[in-house]
Amino acid sequence: MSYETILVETRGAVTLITLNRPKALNALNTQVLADLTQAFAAFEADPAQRCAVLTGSGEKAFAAGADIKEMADKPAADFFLEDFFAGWTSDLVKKVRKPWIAAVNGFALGGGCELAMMADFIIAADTAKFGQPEIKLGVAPGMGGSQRLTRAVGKSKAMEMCLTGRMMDAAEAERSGLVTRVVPLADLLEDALKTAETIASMPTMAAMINKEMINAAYETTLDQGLLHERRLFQILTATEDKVEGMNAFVDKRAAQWKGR
Ligand code: CO8
Repeated sequence: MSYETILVETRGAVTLITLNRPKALNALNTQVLADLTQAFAAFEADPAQRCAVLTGSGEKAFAAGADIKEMADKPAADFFLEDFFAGWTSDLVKKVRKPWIAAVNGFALGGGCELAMMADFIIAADTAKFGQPEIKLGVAPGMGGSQRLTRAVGKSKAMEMCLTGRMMDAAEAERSGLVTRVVPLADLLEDALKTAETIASMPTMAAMINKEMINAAYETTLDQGLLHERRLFQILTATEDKVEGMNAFVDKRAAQWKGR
């Protein structure tokens, strides 16, 4: 399968997806959404693929935002009638049950920051810069920035970033809990792929359920979340991999996962 705006390759059980509009700093247009939606659907459907990494081509940007040139002359009614940006959250996030990582290699601004925050976690290059500068264009975040950034870094920082449009560097992003760690740019891809390989080597259903449990923490009360966690844990005890994992521990041998 070939795509217009992204590159997709598989490395063992890991799918690497690269945003590939370097001349536009990987700005996210309608074609990128269509390509990403298709690539993530293919990843999700392939039982041999167990973790994905999303990164940007070039050294400068992960993605410098939604494509301003595509939006500049678009009438307001079209934004509303097309429910512009809805596909980014409904298709990209909700339909992908397998884990995926954003490897942020430079600017992650506006929609680029929002796309990175849709990932299960972010690994940042030391050159990464995060921001929600939409206010400088007379608008506001439209792909989850006001919600996910606030949950990730708290109200004070999210509010300041959205109201001033200032960028956060990688060190501040790590301090604030936006990213799991910062690595030198030259090591970013290797680090992200290695992490993805580790995740891909885990029992598939347990990985999917760990992801589902943690995501539920955003949506539910503590009591409901704890009940949901317990029920999902109990479901995992019915898997062949649970029997294998526990027996392998007792027998002091490596587990042979079946993925079910
Ligand atoms: N969209 C389209 N093209 C872009 C974008 C973008 N977001 N960002 C950069 N580009 C293009 C530039 O136009 C330029 O193209 P060209 O060479 O043809 O002029 C090329 O990429 C290189 O960019 P620069 O020359 O500007 O590179 P610099 O190194 O000077 O600056 C910056 C890098 C600081 C990243 C700068 O490009 C910049 O500020 N970009 C825009 C960042 C931004 O504002 N992002 C938010 C966009 S809006 C959004 O994501 C959500 C909107 C929600 C709206 C809701 C409506 C319903």
